[in-house]
Amino acid sequence: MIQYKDFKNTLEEKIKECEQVVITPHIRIDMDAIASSIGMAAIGRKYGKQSFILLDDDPLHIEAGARKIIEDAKKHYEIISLSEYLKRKTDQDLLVMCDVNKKNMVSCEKILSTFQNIFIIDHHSTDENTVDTPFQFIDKTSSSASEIVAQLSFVSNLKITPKLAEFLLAGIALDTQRFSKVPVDSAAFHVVYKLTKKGTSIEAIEPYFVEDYQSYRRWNGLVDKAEFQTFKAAIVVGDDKEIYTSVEIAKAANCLLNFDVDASFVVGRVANDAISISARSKGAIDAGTVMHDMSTQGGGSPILAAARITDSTETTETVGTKLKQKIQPTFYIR
Ligand SMILES: [Mn+2]
Repeated sequence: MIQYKDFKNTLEEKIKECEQVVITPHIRIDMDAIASSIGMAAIGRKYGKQSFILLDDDPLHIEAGARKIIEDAKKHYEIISLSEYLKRKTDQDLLVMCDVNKKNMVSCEKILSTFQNIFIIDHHSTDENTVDTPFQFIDKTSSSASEIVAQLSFVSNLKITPKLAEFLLAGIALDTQRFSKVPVDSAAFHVVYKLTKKGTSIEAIEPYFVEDYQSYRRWNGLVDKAEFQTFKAAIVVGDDKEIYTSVEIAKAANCLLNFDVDASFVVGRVANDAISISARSKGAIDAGTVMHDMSTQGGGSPILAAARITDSTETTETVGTKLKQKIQPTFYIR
């Protein structure tokens, strides 16, 4: 459990000492990460500090709801790339990680050591990649980072605008599968109630989920096409005439990794002249190397990688065949 009064006091002190407040959500941003980051930016500003959010995700890879929040938030909050930030960086900036505690999950991993103080506001478990800092405000019993930031806003007497309340509510809704995963006696319900008193409502956040439902059906369609015969890899080859978003392809790959496989690969057309592959691995095979071998525009980490193929002679079927040929030897040598 986080002691919010102490948390607020520590944060307040460090914000007052710092030059600027830099907020980083996790990569592959979602509604909880962006909403909690926006709330944190509002808190930074309350203390008169320049506060901005680092965002380096490929717009195509941002889920619909988070994209809506970002578009809306841009009018009132500064959302900048890492390279833009580096031009404005000072030695006294305070870094706040929202909805994330691991160094390999933020876009500013390479410059983490340059910050004197780093705050973590998160509800995920920690591991050896967790950033080493005394300011870890991590509560796994919280529904979401948005819930934690909302609590912090209440004790900080932040003036919560209806829009900010709406974003935070959407963040909580995402991580609780629209409130279905919240224990009835949970503090989260109390936070939800208090947010609705700030000029938003459960109905107001509906639009953040609508598009996702249609997309859900599309990526589930991809999951249905999975073939599992290739050793322990699940492979999907989408219909060449169907155009998917990169997010849908990634979601299908994520979903398939939940099954008893070592890796999942989803091939789908993302534009008339581009095919995309999304690869996920539990570590036994190096997804990054496979993706690198598939395309000059391919690569990533051993567990999470992607490739883009822009050769117009290729179809999803030809790419799928090449991918299977590439993967089979990888599994033989194990
Ligand atoms: Mn979250």
